[in-house]
Amino acid sequence: MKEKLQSVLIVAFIIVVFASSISYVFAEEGNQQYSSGYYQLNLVIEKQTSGNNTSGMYSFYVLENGMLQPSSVIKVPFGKEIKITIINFDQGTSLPLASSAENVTGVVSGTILASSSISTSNAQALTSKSGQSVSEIPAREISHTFTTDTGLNIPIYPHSTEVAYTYFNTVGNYTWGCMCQCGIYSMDASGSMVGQLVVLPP
Ligand SMILES: [Cu+2]
Repeated sequence: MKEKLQSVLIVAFIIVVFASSISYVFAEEGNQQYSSGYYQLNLVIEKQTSGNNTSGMYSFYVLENGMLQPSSVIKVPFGKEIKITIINFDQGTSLPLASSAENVTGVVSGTILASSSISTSNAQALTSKSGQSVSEIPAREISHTFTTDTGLNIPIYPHSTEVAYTYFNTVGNYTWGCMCQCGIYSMDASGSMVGQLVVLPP
């Protein structure tokens, strides 16, 4: 019992250290969401470490002002170029529910940039030279997807950084979700692998 408690404490300590190093790395992002001509949407796939569910399932978070925020409602502006950065800490793969999840759709130029290096600075600097240009990912190499019912589909490699550019050209309330069989709880849990997408009027 004592050993078990000890290992729980060690795991908790590692999580705290890990989480604080993440927020340190991300702290530089600050309030730059409108500064570069495009709107920056930073998504992080990370294990839940607080709140109601601490079972260790991976969830999407929105990185804002250096903090991981819930992804239950993701707000984006209408008609503006949006740079989506996805940082996926999950090393595992999970099969998509449909083969359409393999294809990159709804992004500028039809491709995303992907890298196995995980960091926000890498995500910001990711170019066609430092990253791989991707238009599809085979089902067995997909970890999660970021998919919306507005036609956007971004398959995500395990333990990767990806960058995509897109536009949302209709104001309204939509749904985003991961199209993978990545967990019976997370798949249906708002703020984990599914949520609302709100396209805000100009
Ligand atoms: Cu998923």
